[in-house]
Amino acid sequence: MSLERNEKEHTKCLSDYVDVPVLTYDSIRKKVLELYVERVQVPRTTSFMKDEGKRIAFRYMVKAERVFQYVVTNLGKVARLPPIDSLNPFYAELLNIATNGGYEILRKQAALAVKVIAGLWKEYRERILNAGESAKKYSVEFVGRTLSILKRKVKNLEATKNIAYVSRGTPCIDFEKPLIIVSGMPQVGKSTFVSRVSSAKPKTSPYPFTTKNIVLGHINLGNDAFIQVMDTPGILDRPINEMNEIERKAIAAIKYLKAVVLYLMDPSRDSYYSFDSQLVVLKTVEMLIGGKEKIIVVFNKADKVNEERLRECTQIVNKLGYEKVLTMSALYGTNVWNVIWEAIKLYDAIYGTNFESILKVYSSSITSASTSSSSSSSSLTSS
Ligand SMILES: Nc1nc2c(ncn2[C@@H]2O[C@H](COP(=O)(O)OP(=O)(O)OP(=O)(O)O)[C@@H](O)[C@H]2O)c(=O)[nH]1
Ligand SMILES: [Mg+2]
Repeated sequence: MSLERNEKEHTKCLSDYVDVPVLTYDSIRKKVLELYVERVQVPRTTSFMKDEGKRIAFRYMVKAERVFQYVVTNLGKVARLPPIDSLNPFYAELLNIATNGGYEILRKQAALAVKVIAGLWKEYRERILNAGESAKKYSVEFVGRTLSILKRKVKNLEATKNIAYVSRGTPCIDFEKPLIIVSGMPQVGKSTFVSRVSSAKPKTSPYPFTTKNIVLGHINLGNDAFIQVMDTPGILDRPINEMNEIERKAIAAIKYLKAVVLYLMDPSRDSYYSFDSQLVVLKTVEMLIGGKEKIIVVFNKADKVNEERLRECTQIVNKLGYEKVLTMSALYGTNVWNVIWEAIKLYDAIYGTNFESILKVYSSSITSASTSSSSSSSSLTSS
């Protein structure tokens, strides 16, 4: 395993790497104008006292220099954003989604603009200082040209807002701890499940796309051990290239994270989306992961489905190659810990880890949790 890959695997927070100010051309222009009109104190040395031309030149050099420093400092932060392919691919994809694929271009345009403005300043600094009483002309010219470079060369500065938002809003993932991704169509009960078993309490409601972002919860097993459970937005039964920004965040998690995926389905007859649509999305998830091995199909809402319907739906899913289908009611807490248990067993089998042994230590509380009803999540402490 290369060093670079190792580093990627230890990445925890996107905000450790991506720290950018929120900038727009207008906000920079406004600040530049403010800086430019601020008073400049000219030193009271003899040469300045005697020479009016020098005093004027110095004043306008300082005004322009302030503008230069401000623009280059802020634009420099954009230019120094890490290259997209140096980031964990999941984080990279979230940034791509947020910037409509414009992250790399923005970074490069900012770097180029910094270079051009720095060159321009070198030239203008001398020119202003040597211009005596005409210094103002060159000083103003420098500011004008700087703003013009900014406008022409950095097309999508507004994207810094989305980059900052994603950077601050993306949960920190511990790439060395087990991760269970909860996926499925909208309204199958993903958030209800995640809030039932983990520390995260995402909003739940009877409307699709209640969850719009990735949410990470923890199941704390004590002694620094924990399981990560990720709530994801719902995915619709349509081609990936037609998916909206919200769905694409779920796709990014499923596609790029080292995890097992719980595919939640609602087998009830009045499910928000038909069972057939949910099967189509299951295929999409399979395709993203490149197989069935990491997927566990879970029928949720068992409380409102009769035995016959459960059997019928189980057979359909069995025929697709999923021998085992789990059943639970996230709303009432029935079987939820069994689902976590099975997910960890699968995680161990795939990644050669032994987190099940840690879980075993807590097995008594998990067992009692799975048999109790609404208070089931309290048996495990949540971080
Ligand atoms: N009867 C029953 N209802 C459930 C169960 N789990 C969730 N629900 C209900 O189903 C609705 C949707 O639940 P959510 O947890 O918000 O579903 P989601 O999959 O996160 O939905 P999106 O965020 O839109 O993708 C809510 O009204 C829940 O109360 C369950 O086990 N049984
Ligand atoms: Mg949700």
